Amino acid sequence: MSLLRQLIRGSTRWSSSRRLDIAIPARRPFHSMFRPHYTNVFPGAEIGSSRQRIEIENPATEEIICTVDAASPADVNAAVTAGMKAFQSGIWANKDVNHRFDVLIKLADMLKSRMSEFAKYESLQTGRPIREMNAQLARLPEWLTYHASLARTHTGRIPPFKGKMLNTLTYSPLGVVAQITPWNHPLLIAIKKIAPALAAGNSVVVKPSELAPVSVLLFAEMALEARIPEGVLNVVCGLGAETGKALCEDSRIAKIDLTGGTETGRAVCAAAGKNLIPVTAELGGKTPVLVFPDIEVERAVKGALFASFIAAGQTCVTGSRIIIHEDIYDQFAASFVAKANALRIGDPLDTKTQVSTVINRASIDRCQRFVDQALSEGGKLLCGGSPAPVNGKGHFFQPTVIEVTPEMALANEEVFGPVIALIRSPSPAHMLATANSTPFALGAALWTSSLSLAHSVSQQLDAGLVWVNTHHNNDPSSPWGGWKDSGMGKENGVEAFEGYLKCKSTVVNWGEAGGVDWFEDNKGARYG
Ligand code: TXE
Repeated sequence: MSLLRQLIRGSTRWSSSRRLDIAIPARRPFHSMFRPHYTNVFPGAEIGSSRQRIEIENPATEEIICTVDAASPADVNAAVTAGMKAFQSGIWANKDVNHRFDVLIKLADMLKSRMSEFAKYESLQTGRPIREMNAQLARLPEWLTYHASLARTHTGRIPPFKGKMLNTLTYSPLGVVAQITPWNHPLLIAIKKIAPALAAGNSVVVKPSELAPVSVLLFAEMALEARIPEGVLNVVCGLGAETGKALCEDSRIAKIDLTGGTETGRAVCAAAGKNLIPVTAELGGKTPVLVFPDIEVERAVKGALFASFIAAGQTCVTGSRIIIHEDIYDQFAASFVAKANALRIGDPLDTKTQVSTVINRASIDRCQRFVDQALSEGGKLLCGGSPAPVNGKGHFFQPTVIEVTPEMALANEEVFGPVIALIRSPSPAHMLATANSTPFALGAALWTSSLSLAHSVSQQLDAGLVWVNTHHNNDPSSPWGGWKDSGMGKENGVEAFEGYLKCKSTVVNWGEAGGVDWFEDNKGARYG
């Protein structure tokens, strides 16, 4: 390993991407499917000032697959300027909604036609099984068609207003919006944000994760082919604390939409506070799965397994603490552990692989720290607990199940990996109290055959998203987002679309032909 790479690898940051302060890659990138290097996407990017590059690693092989630009503050400035120029020109913002509809539908069709290619990019840069990426990406065009349809059908309102007044509410795009996206579902989360923003007429600058930006760059290139005008959809890659920070602090940005960790959420909200702009933030979670004793146990086991180990536990709504009523605990735990042990770990591109890697070495270390801490606090290891490299390579970690009690760290803190807590609970009231006992309030799931229990528990759960007898289901029309330390605002649905619009209230006086003279004695008091 070269000295330069050793120095860069020495970084202990959790989100430890390697940035090279040189103009050419340290060594030849490996993967034939990838270009050696990807530039940012905004007008003028190819000749931008960026002389820094980030290496993108394949988590399954630990090979460098390509490099991408690391945008400097000057690049960010140029991308926002491009967004402003496009927005002010009206080339997209003021276009007839029929036109925006047509272009977004075309983009959806183009994405459909390149689906398996995009799925492979996602799998190679994240290490997620191709089986998952094929299933996930197959639905992405729906986000574009849904929001295109909203653009076409969204109407203003005329609320009641006292007197001979006509009050119209009209909506217009915000301007240039910043979108900061993560690595766990690179394209899904980017499109979840890009689709409503573009449909509403905004210009967008996306800062994808430094760990997995390639699919987002390719999507933005494809958007240009679909005739999204230059400057309307821009992508700047780079580290969060540099590129992301510069973007969020730009005073021309009209809104920030972030998916990331809770600490990133606090930093982004502080920047937004300075510029008094709105934020949608989808942050961390510690999703409880409540298993009540009236459910058919095997059904709940299969559901909880899916909740826990999809994406190797790296989703904001991973069912990471399973709270089981003591009447069925032993039966549930035995079956859950047997099934977790039997999950096939391996090459993400093998369609038979069920669980693959976590994102990087730092994530492996984090999983191990949580395991060690849980055991030192008295937790009982039921399966897994160690890294599991394949042929000596790759950031694989065994599907891990640990029995804990509610006060232990593993029952409360987000791991973002395949390390799952089982909690034995004596009563429904205790199950609910345990579920509501963390600072997070994003997702929750419950398994019961009682309709009334399902409704009553759902109402009392501290969570922005509740699933009953299912998990992870997502739809472009269904609002998605949490409360408390899990963030604010919603992705998806009319809520997301309207979150990219500003509302104007216009009040028209259609009576009083001669006008009102407030200062005329005994008459003015008629105002109000
Ligand atoms: O996220 P980061 P990381 C959670 C999860 C995980 C933890 C850390 O708990 O363990 O976050 O993951 C950009 N200004 N989730 O380190 O750092 C960053 O470059 C502006 C939950 O990968 O929050 C990237 O593009 N931007 C989650 C994005 O924020 C900044 C998904 C997310 O990175 C920035 C991912 C700054 N100061 C992680 N700092 C979910 N809700 O699904 C970072 N970024």
